[in-house]
Amino acid sequence: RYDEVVIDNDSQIPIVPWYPRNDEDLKTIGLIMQVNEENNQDHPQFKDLEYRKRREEIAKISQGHMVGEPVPYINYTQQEEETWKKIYTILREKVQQVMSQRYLRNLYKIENALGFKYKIPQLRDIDAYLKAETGFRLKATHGILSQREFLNALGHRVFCCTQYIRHHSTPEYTPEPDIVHELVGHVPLFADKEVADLSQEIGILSCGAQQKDLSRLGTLYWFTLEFGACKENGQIKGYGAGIASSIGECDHFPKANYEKFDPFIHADRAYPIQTVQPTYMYTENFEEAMQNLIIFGKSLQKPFGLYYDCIEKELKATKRI
Ligand code: TIH
Ligand code: FE2
Repeated sequence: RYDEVVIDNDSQIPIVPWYPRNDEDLKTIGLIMQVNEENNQDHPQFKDLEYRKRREEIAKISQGHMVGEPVPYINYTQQEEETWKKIYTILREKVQQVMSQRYLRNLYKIENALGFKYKIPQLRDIDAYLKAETGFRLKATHGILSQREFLNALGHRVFCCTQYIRHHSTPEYTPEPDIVHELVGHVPLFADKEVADLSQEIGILSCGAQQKDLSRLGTLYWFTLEFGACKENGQIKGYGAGIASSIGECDHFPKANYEKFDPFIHADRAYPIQTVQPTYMYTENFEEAMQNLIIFGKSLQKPFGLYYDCIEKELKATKRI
């Protein structure tokens, strides 16, 4: 095999970090419960002990889930349902002004199929829906994972997805992913084949990537799948999940700056995570984002190539050309 542990001759240290090769390996993803409070001390949820207790309760349930098993149900409280309904009603209007057709088409389809308007959808149903549409799968998770775990899972068409909902006092913006961000933001895009493929491409590049390349890929993930934009009938529209899931971001998007997406430049660009984005990166059409990324991928140092065998559900290594 081309990816058998490659050792550096001088230091005798493996030069290719471990990565999951199959579904069995994916079981190690998200096992450590790392709740990162650091970023959230100013947030209302940090002081609400009842909310924190509820988050921990849901986190425990989510964390027990393994790829391929049915996602556990969550019995959402009335307050949680109200938060969802309130945000969803507003977002549904807002996204029509800023998001691409690719997103809207899928949102309406899913909305009808899974009743987004009425209650918080269960990840188990979303998982079945996505599997049928694009072969994407969900793994429930307790919160923010390491960049490596999160991106490596994408390489297997697995999206690590939170199940709790944001604090009711901050419906318009949250610095962390929550079920609104995942379902209103990401899910309609994973239901689109080209966006699903782009996500997996970043994921495959992240498998076995050197640490410095990994954080650059994380940044490219941010400027595409979280906050990416694309021209549509001459107008710049969003295809990033972080735009669609945030009332604040939707309002800000039309007034923001735009830059032509160039992975060689933007992989090293800093970005804020606690506020709306100052700049969105766009391409002339969606295919261009994928082409740019493939060219960028070839510049990364990995002693072998990788492709996903979707029948055997396995990443296979090839000789690098
Ligand atoms: N800021 C987004 C929202 O309020 O829905 C959530 C996130 C986007 C990217 C990371 S977290
Ligand atoms: Fe996200």
